[in-house]
Amino acid sequence: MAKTLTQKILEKHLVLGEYKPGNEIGIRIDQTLTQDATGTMAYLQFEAMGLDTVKSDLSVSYVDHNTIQIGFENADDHRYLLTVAAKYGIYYSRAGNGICHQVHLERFGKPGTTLLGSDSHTPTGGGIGQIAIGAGGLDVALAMAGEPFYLTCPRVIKINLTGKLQPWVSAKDVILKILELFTTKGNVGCVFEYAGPGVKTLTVPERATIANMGAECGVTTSIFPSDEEARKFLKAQAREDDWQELTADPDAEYFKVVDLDLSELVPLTATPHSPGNISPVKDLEGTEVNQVCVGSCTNSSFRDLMVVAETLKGKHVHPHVSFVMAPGSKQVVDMLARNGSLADLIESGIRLAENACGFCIGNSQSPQTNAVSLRTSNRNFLGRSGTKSANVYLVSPETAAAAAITGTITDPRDLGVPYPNVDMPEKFVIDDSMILPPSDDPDSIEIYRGPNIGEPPSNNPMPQTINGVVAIRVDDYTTTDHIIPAGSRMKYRSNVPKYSEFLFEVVDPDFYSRAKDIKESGRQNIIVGGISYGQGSSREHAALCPMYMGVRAVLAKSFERIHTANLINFGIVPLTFKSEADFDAIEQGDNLEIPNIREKIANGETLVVKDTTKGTEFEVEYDLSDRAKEIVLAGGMLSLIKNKKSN
Ligand code: MIC
Ligand code: SF4
Repeated sequence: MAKTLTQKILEKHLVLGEYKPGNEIGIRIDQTLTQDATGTMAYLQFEAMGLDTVKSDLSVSYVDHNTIQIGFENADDHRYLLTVAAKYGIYYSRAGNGICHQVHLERFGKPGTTLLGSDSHTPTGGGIGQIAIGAGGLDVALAMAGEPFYLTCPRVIKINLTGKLQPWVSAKDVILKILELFTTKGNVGCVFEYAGPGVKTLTVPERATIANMGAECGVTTSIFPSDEEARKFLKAQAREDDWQELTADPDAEYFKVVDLDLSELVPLTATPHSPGNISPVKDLEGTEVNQVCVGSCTNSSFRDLMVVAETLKGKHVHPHVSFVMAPGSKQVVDMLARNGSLADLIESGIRLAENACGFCIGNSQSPQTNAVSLRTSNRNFLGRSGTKSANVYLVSPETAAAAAITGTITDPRDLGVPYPNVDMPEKFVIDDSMILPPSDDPDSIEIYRGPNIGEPPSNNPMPQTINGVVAIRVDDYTTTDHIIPAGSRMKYRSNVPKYSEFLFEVVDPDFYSRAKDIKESGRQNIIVGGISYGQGSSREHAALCPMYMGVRAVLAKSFERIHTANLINFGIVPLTFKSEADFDAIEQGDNLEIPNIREKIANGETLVVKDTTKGTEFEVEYDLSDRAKEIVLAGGMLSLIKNKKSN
């Protein structure tokens, strides 16, 4: 039978279940990646599993998120990560070497393999024909321990590309168009598989940009074929041996086919405060711009920064614009430095930031009050930039460069200058000296633990009956950035009690004290949410910190994939409303009882929620595999592992 590319790779890695869309399957993971903000907890969990070394073919620990180092916490965490990597057979990419997804694509991504990363933008690897999936840190820790990764066997959507991008239109506009077509909700359990004659017109970094931001649609991953272009890229990275040709069978059947003519696309932007609010740049022309930021794992490749450098060459950044550039990797800066473009950029007046996430995660370069900030990154959720009143627009490097020159939102096609066609280098500068291999003598390595490192908290088994209080009721599209902010708070990632103080800070700063009172009164906390609850980042702290605060259940209209898995992993049950009216009727502060929840989940029976404040009751749904039920009833994965060990 003819197969999609996704099916070919997944079937090769299948260890449990049958390849049938909708089924739960377990796959072998070849490569893992972590970044520091999710990595500390992931490695604490890995350590708790008691293994001598990782079982994956390759595991890399990147330091790219918390590189600000105000206070001792970040630096201590880096040292912890360094020693863990050395001891357990993990490569360690030092702070300064670049953003995990960019570096992984350059130096490690391999067509036909599986990659699991504790970051939602891990699908960037799909640009090189890898099945690359984002997950919570605990799932990545399990993959490092050689356990399968469980997922819903995906429905594969073919995106059939034809034509060729016009000058000043680039890969970012392609994915923004796809976001317009698919939106940020309703794509859970799908994979975007790119095919068609348009594919060969896109370079690997452009494909990576498109695959990267599929995360914003909520798909499990996105994948491009591994073709001649992929071979050229790997050859230029001196890794031609990692190449193999991979495509779908010509008559493969898809869940859906969507045609996209690249030549018809125009410059697009995602307007505040969602990557799904798409508008043509032209419609916003003339809006004054205060800040322009180029970088992030979406648009920080050599190609992207060269387009900006060439567009700005000989010009100056507009006097009212602060223009920040954060290159994706040391390799990218090295290339720009050697070909002279870095000097041009500096002459133009850019503010050169570290090769790291930086502005994208809001730990630096927060814009001014009410600012208009144009960014090449992938998320513009309220408050993510660090300035709640700021309006962040997501754009291509081309549109960013145009605004940096004119000081207003400008369709780059209106700049009236020739489009800088950037050729891919035949050879990238290769220097892996910032990637430290694991130790030859692991026994000699002592793990460093600074005062910020705590024990990963675990949960108690699910009680017979939940007697809880609605500690918060949030709207549709509540993201993990709303649940637990990153930015300047992120340095407490390895200190769960402290980090929990910032839960729901952007939406309701009183949440913590309210939830604390409820917990101390011996009742459980319950969260009520709307559509697509838990969009965005993979941070398991959006489940771990609520668990620490005594949250036992989240009732929502719908959930996103990674967050659902995280809730289950930490013993919080995700329940779905059957009707909009039930959601509307619930208020913050309502007492909710879910009688016999243990038994009912174990037996697959209908769950009834009693609102004892209102004197009403309603049914809720749950979609838990037998494995997920076992985890949730045990009080989470760590409790389950402990139980299994002690039996
Ligand atoms: C993000 O872009 O939101 C992050 C920070 O990279 C997260 C991971 C995290 O919260 O540490 C992600 O995308 O998964
Ligand atoms: Fe880093 Fe931003 Fe990419 Fe997240 S989205 S990995 S914060 S660059």
